[in-house]
Amino acid sequence: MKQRWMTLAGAVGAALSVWSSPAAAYFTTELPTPAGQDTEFNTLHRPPYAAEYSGVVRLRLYNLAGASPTVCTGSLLAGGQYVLTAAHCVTDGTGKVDRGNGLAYFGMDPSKSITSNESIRFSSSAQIFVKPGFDGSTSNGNDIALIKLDSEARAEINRYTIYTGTDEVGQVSDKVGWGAFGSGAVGDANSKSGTDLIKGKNRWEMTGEQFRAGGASDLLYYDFDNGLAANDSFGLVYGLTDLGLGKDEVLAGGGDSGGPSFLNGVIAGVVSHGTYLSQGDYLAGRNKSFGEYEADTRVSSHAQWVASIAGNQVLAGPVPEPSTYALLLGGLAVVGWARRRMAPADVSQR
Ligand SMILES: [Ca+2]
Ligand SMILES: [Ca+2]
Repeated sequence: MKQRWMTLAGAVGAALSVWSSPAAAYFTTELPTPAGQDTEFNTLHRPPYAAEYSGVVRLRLYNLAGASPTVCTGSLLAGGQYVLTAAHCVTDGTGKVDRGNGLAYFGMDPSKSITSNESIRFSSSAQIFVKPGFDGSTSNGNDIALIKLDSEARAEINRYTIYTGTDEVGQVSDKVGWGAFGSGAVGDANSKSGTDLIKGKNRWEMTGEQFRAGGASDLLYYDFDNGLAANDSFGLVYGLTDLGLGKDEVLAGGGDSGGPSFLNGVIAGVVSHGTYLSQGDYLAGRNKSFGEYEADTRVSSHAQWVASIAGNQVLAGPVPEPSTYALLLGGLAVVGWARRRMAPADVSQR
């Protein structure tokens, strides 16, 4: 099976091209229609501004060497100052931090361009936290990072917690990201430049351990279906027959890297990487067509690490401990957490 490992950060050659780069983002099963029109595409794929996804930020990340910025997506965590994103958005090919400063845009006002929208800066590489173990290769896992903003976002901007369960495979997540967008029928050749948040859904079908021998357990895989068995790549290659979610179905692309996948409003995945397989690809090559796949970083695998930096208020539930001791105390921990949750004044679990 031919596999190429490609990351999705929207690397661009010139600063001015950042916002118009057709590097692509969420691809859908339909051709996009213009924003503002009352169409099924807009109902399904353009979430309202200043609403539940107000804390999904577009990141503009500047290289330490002064090279042109890259664009990624991130999510504001509970507490209001840390943004969750992908490690490959802020590192070089070896996993070392190579971003020195940047901006998180909230995109609250659709009448303004993204760059004239509200943003919060981060000013140094010391405000970037990369998961230890990330080696620059997204297919090896640990593709997750945190950015501490210079100040806390105002209270009207939504914050999110992170998933701590372990039942992600088989579930449908809500996926949302900034950037260009297009249709899986034509691939990225005609993708639109990204001035809107685009949303959709997909179903995680396996972890990295099933995807390949020695694969990372902290990766969650999904394919891009058009409803035809001939383009069901996971069905053809792995026997995981699933023809998708119809018009809701999306596939992540460049500029969506680091963006969230939600289970009931809680972040369970972070966009990492993807390409095509030996079978099922609708348009030959890596071009965001039907039949390609993507992998999200499984956030629950890193919940404890995220909380150790951003605080325990980011956890949507108790973090499972691998040790026997933790298993024995698990029932007590659940009861304790439930009690804390019922007492809103107790915002800290530390
Ligand atoms: Ca499929
Ligand atoms: Ca393709």
